[in-house]
Amino acid sequence: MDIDAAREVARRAVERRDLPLLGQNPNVTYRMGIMGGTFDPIHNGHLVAAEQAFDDLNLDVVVFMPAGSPAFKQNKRVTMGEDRYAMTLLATSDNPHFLASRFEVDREGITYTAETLELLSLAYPPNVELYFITGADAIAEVVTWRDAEKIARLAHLVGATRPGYDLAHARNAIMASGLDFDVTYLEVPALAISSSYLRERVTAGQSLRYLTPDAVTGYIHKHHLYGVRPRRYGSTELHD
Ligand code: DND
Repeated sequence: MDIDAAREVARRAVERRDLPLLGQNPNVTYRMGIMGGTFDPIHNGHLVAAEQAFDDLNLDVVVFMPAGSPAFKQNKRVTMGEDRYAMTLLATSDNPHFLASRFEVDREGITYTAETLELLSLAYPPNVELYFITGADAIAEVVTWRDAEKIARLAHLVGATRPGYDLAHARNAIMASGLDFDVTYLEVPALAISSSYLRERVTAGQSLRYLTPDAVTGYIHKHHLYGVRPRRYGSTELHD
């Protein structure tokens, strides 16, 4: 995609409110958080990490961006982008500084983070800084991602860690890469939640209450995702 076409795609996304309107005042620096993820499904760990990044780094907004065709999951079964986007929208809809974006879901082919950041940096003026938020475990992996040097150039990284998590692995990987990553580590209160844990619970007919917003649970049941089984209330099985 050439530069003008890329700008046009992003401009239209802002117009549709699929990306935030930022950067209007040239005398102000704006900080846009980007929480990229497969979100299969989104859960409270993602939401708490993003909220804390918003507070601690003084972000203006956090954009949740479900990956279209995730680069590293080409051999795995991933729920349709449309469903993952819908769950992300439901999970973020009541937070005024969260926004769910179709930006990657609508993009054809494998969605590489470097390309997303490049498109965003073309779309916004230089007074909009990009903060890509990941779990700290993933920070060590970023150096292996496609065009990692571009990621280092275009965005700050935010690594969300559990208290007590040993950052040495992530720090060593970044150092060994020789790339100039700017990483801020955040301690997020222990939330050992993962999407795979949620999927296992759904398949086993167990509750997701307090692990993800109820609207997401509702969506999973309504659309029969993850081998959903009828929920049991007391001894009575309810069928939909
Ligand atoms: P995941 O599949 O790990 O997402 O993908 C994370 C992002 O990395 C996506 O935007 C991918 O496109 C990008 N990526 C990965 C690999 C290669 C490339 C790009 C490339 O371009 O070459 P999940 O849905 O599993 O999780 C989303 C985020 O939330 C991750 O950063 C994960 O570490 C983090 N997370 C938690 N953070 C705090 N507390 C928890 C968490 N569980 C997951 N409990």
